[in-house]
Amino acid sequence: MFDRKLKYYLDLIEDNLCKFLPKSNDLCLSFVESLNYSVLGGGKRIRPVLTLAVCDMFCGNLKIAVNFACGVELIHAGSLVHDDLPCMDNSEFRRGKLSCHAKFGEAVAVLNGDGLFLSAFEFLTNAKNHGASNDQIVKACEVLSKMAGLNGMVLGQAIDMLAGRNNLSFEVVDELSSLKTSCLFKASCVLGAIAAGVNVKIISKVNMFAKFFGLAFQVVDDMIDVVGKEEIVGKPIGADIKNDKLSYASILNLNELKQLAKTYTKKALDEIKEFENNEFLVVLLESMLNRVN
Ligand code: GRG
Repeated sequence: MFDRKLKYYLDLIEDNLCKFLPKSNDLCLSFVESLNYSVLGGGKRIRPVLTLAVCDMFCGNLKIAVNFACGVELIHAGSLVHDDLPCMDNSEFRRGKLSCHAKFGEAVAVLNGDGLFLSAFEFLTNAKNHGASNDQIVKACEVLSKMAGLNGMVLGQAIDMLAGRNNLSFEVVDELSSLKTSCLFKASCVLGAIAAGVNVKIISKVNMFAKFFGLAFQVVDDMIDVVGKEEIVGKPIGADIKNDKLSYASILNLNELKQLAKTYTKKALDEIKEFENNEFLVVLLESMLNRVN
């Protein structure tokens, strides 16, 4: 049941992303190629799956939700392209292949990310052709721009780049992870709830579920950077430590990391336990504890 639903969501996302991306332009072929490379290049799609699953849990309209879901995925894909740039994490590999700038050059990678960030909002407004009200679209744009922007993911990345090891403490890593990772998880889940038209009390529960889901996800991510296998992760292991990054793994040992991931997972589950039809989200959340990439 879980696998069938997951495949259904993944196919829906892939199909919509594929249709949206430009197919060719003789004047800037490598730019168009780079977009298809970085968006269709094998991500787990956890964020857009969350958007669909939350909407589905509340029996909402998946045609609206898939446009919101793909908007979130474009922001995510663009953030990875920019994160890998020489001026940021300077990573040559991503998802088991060359990162975008390593394959297409820096100018293309910068434009790729710029384009994905802006076109994400085109995807959101596209939902008007599938039954979304103006109010739903405005709310979705408001949430996504807040969560991705200057007080959200971008702020998290700025802290990640600039804060330095002398600021290392659990509180700072937790704040950084809330911004850099949980914010986009919040946007993913809340946009699913907006697509389903639920009330603010429910949206606030969904928001907290996403916050803790994102934190658990980041704890496991930091753990994978220490104990993961390069051929499975698709990029060099130990990059956070090598680059002196603020990470949960620079404060906690392996057992403590596992315990923290479980604690955040339990907190996330508590936020959705009262909702009927929550089975898919529960299994998805629990499966993230054991992920290896
Ligand atoms: C949003 C305008 C705008 C700018 C972005 C570069 C940047 C600013 C942010 C980067 C933040 C960042 C790299 C956060 C890490 C989040 C994270 C855990 C990424 C890995 O996500 P997965 O495992 O990736 O879901 P896949 O490859 O599966 O898609």
